[in-house]
Amino acid sequence: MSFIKGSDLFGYVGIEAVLDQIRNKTIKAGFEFNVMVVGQSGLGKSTLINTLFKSKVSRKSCTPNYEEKISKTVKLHTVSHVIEEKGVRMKLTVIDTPGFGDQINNENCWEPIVNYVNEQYEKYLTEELHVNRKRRIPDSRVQCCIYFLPPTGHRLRPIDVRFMKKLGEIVSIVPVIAKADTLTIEEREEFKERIRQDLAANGISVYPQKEHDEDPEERILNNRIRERIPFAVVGTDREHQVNGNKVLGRKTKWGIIEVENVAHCEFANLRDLLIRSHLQDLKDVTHNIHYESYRVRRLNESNKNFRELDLSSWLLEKGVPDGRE
Ligand SMILES: Nc1nc2c(ncn2[C@@H]2O[C@H](COP(=O)(O)OP(=O)(O)OP(=O)(O)O)[C@@H](O)[C@H]2O)c(=O)[nH]1
Ligand SMILES: [Mg+2]
Repeated sequence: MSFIKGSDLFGYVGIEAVLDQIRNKTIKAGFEFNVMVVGQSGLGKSTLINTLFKSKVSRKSCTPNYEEKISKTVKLHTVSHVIEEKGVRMKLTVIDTPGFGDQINNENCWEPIVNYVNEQYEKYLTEELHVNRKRRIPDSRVQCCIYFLPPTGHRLRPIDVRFMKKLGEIVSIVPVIAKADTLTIEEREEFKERIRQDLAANGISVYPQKEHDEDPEERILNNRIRERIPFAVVGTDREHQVNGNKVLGRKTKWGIIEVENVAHCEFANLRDLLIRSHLQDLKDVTHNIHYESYRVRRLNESNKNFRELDLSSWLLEKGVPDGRE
């Protein structure tokens, strides 16, 4: 195959116009982005969802009404906002899950969450397998799972190790240190380092995975993120006056922690990773890696069942008992 550069062409062909075509299509169609929050009860998952919607993500585009008191989440539920910026529409859905850790036996506490993730893959697969497929399949697959770690300052707890191991196999996990305002900056850094060691020692795969880096440029960018993970975040649904400006913040004994100020906590880093720098990659990894493994597993299972069914009916037809009930 020969490679013809622009300078060798006889005239302007206009290949680059495809970029505008892609852009226009995305603008017309809009896109979905689905994020889930998971972790022990009381770590501020529901609060962080509110913070996300009240922060720069949707402040200009809509006026969310989240003044009600946050109560304990008892069942899995979703909150969506259509956010429009410069003509591009994004339907951001955040899936809030009940916290675990209240039961005496937390053995199967991940089941409802793992089931939810798999059910969304199944819905997508069913749509894909229809003879008359929809032009655009509604996408409710979980494209990112924010996993909340308690601000203990020690190491990962066995329950977090087990939970993240299970989840990491089916969805992209972004771990965060919850309620980071309860730790000093030094404590946060030491805790982060220990968590990174524990994640590696336990073979827990968190996003962005090295093996999915597509080129050296992406590797450099992702290495920088891997060095800083897990982000130490603070959530709030309150605004405070700071130097005459209203800011999202939390009152502590040291003063106001400004949630969107990167010198105070890493909420903005998390938001930027999710929305500004890695949104499309999270969607791609979900489709190409996680959904793909689900699809292969499910189709292999159905083929196996189908072959067994086929063999049984053939034996039955021949009047041969197959020895199976
Ligand atoms: N100090 C501090 N407190 C927080 C933070 N985020 C939330 N809280 C408080 O922690 C309590 C629990 O917050 P929720 O958002 O309900 O926690 P949750 O993880 O959704 O809890 P479950 O629904 O039981 O799983 C509330 O009193 C919040 O005000 C934070 O970043 N720092
Ligand atoms: Mg909650």
